[in-house]
Amino acid sequence: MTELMGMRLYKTRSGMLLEQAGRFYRLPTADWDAFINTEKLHDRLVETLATASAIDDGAQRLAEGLTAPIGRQEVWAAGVTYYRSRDARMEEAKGAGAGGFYERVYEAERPELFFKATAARTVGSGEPVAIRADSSWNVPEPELTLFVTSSAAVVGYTVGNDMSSRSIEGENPLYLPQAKIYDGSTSLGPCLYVPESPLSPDTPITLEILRSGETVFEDSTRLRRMKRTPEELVGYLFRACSFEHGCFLMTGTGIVPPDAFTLASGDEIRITIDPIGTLTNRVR
Ligand code: DO4
Ligand code: MG
Repeated sequence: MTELMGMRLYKTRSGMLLEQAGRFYRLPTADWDAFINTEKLHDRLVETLATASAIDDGAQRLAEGLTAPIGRQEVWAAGVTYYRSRDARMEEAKGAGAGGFYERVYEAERPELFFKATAARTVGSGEPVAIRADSSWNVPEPELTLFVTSSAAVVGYTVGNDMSSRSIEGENPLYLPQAKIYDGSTSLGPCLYVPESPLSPDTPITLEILRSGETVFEDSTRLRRMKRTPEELVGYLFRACSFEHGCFLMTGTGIVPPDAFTLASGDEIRITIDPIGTLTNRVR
């Protein structure tokens, strides 16, 4: 067993695929939820690799059948974990007299955690995300997303897009669930990345938005700019909630486009977190 690096686990319509060092392997088991919900997920993948044989059509299988790496898990999200998010939301909520709440939650011991999506409201890479018909100001939020087992261990990562209505959120903070939770509001993928040790704080997160093939917005940040640690966020989430199949936890955005920007139908959103990969979605 020579594997010491991270491995990429893909959920496809015809089963699971494992990618390691550019080669693809089919995994015999069909039960995604049972397979990933273990503190020993990395070891399980290494053992699987030892007996698996590589396949030639892995890239084609992905192109044809990739789905979001989620089964029966809930998706939760953390907010205002980066200074940029604090700033943008203070400005956006000023008119409602609510800017101070964001400043307070950024400094507070207890983080902002909110329910984001069920699997049914979540799409994978290559599938369309949505903006609400009753929202006039919409943005993607590129977020490192943790996969946390039922025993509260972070064993994998994926790329997340916390699609958000800034007009609804800015009108009144009590409208947050409507700004955040709707059909097609969440994207996860392309894979579940399973490393042997946690991601480096230097890991970059990049957001690019293309309109008619031209880049209209691009920015990047690094994990080290996040004010909270994954363990801290997971600790609060599991204080009073249990998750039979584990859960996904988005860790907040550190990138916010300028206030004049809003998404339009047809825009392509690309979020890259190396070494996980690129999550690509078009706005429907
Ligand atoms: O408080 C509103 C949501 C914040 C959020 O989603 C983020 O900072 O990523
Ligand atoms: Mg967010």
